[in-house]
Amino acid sequence: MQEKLDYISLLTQMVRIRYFEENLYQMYLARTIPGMSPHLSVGQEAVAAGVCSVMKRQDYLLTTHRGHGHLLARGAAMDRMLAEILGKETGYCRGRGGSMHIADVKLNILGANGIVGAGLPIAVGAALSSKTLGKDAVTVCFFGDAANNIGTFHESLNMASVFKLPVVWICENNQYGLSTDIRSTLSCSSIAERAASYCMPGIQVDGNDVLAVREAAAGAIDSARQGGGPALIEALTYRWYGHGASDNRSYRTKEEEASWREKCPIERFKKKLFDEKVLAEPQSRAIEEAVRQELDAAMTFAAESAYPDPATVLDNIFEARRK
Ligand SMILES: Cc1ncc(C[n+]2csc(CCOP(=O)(O)OP(=O)(O)O)c2C)c(N)n1
Ligand SMILES: [Mg+2]
Repeated sequence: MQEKLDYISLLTQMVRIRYFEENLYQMYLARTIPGMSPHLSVGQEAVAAGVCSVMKRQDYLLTTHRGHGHLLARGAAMDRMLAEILGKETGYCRGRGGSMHIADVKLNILGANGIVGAGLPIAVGAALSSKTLGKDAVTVCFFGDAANNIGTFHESLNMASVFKLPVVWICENNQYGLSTDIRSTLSCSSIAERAASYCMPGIQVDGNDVLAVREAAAGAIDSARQGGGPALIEALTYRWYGHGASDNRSYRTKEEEASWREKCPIERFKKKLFDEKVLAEPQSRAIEEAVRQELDAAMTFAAESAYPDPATVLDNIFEARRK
């Protein structure tokens, strides 16, 4: 029974991420999103859902410019996320952060981050504080394949290993850093292999298989919680859309895109649940309908929310404070 509930919850989280981001894409096309085009993780939902499903309330999360899925799976509310993306006062950061900088300390979400590789040293700090204070909290840090060529990746993995910190590194290898194919920038055959340089386990997993991701994450998170130190998980996946919603994806072939769409993490998981009779069509449709309603309510909330008062524009700006 518990297993069935877990499966339904994993599916629901993936559907929430898919609907939320497909809706953002439509909003982008309708030009109703201010600022840069959003970075969508459609196709990568199993990584977010699988990893976050085995985190505990007290655990910390760091994510990237492509973080909507991680935030939703970690418990962020759709309405406040959408309000943030639209720059509204009711958003998680009072409309100041936008899509790439959503944080909520109450949920232990220490932030998405627009700077590639910037979450890793913050994760080291969070994990070092947990260890020093004797807190039962594991820090989970998501980053992309391109971030593994940034200096902070190497510095952070080394320091986490030296201090045996409770941190789990999740590299979402979606094959590309912007338009650069990761295979052309990797000196070894996998990102997981790099963990050996820092004497921690490196695990490569099918990132479109939500149960495989969950199993790998559960092992690494449990071990970190029990003092076993850090681990690196490389989840192989693919983003269906471009780097940002405006990217025309001219650097990859239609055949490659089609082959990954066939590995849709949601359809794959649904098929398994249908085959094992854990789920039937009406229940699947009910999940989708409930998510649709959640999204509609979030759209209304965000649209009806006010923009921040212009008089508060200098709030939280260090220069303004000093005067
Ligand atoms: C330090 C830094 N360098 C470059 C950029 C520009 N940039 C933004 S996203 C990105 C690619 C990131 O690729 P990856 O880490 O694989 O994540 P993905 O976008 O695939 O999720 C780059 C180069 C940046 N934001 N920060
Ligand atoms: Mg990438």
